[in-house]
Amino acid sequence: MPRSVPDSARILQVGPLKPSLTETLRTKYDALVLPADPAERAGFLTTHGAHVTAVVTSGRTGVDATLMSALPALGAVVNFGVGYDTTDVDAAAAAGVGVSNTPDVLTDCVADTAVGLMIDALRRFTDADRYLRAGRWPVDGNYPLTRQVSNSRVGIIGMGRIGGAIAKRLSAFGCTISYHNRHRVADSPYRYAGSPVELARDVDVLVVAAAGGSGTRRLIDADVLEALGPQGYLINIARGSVVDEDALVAALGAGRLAGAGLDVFVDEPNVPVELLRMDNVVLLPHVGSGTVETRAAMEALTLRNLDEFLATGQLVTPVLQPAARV
Ligand code: 8YV
Repeated sequence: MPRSVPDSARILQVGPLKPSLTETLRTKYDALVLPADPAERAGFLTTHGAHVTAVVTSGRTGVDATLMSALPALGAVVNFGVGYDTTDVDAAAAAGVGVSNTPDVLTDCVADTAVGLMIDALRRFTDADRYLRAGRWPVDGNYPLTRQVSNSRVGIIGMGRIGGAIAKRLSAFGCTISYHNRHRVADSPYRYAGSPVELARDVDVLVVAAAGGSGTRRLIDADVLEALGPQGYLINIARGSVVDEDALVAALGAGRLAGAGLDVFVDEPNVPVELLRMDNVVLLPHVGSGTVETRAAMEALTLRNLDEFLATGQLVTPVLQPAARV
């Protein structure tokens, strides 16, 4: 549906963003900021909602259908981050609203994080560090033996850009790579498994690199974890929603899984308290793309999308292009 651009077009920041991006939006774009407080928000939207033509947000917050309907002149949701599962893309499509994300620029760092988590979970470096700092080395002797990373069998759920970069790195470690994906990837050198269970039963480590959202919710369920088995490890750098977190906690607690390395959780920043007590689990506070270089590149790409939308009505890295405006 074509949308008309109001004379008083404004940009709206939704949710917290990198401080330098917030500052740029404020000083160079005179952006409004959506209040976090629900009562304040209603009044704000009544006053400003009709003027907002572009939203800048992140995967952490996004724009749901309710907010979208309060922004009748909205043309684009510019998302900082590759994952956009917090934005209602169906509602956006129905309203002619474009959505962009920041692919490619974060692939290397997120893949590095997956490999780092895998090495840490199998070799237990973080736990060994705790052991040393607690003064246990001179008292209890050598740290127990761990599991080898090189030459292990790795299954990757989601063979997109990030899954591919993880596979490339682990191939250099001599790992045997197989994968499950919605569709088999043409010309992929890796073995395809028709389902997550089929993939999990033949690997030592299962790495989750699939996009979040309704299509992948709890894709890694109790059956997949059972197939991975008591010698298996789960690594997740994608979205907490892709894994049945309760089933994961239960499997780890009962020794039905050897360990896990997790950068993402269902209810961030809250992490199930049971996981905090487990030494065979490495827990990171969603830092996959969190380097100076990558976050700067994500910021630049976010602003390129915003500028392109303001100049031409189109997006540079669209998930969905905006409908033409009148
Ligand atoms: C970001 C991410 O930390 O890109 C993503 O999807 O999960 C991370 O790179 C996040 O989007 C920022 O909110």
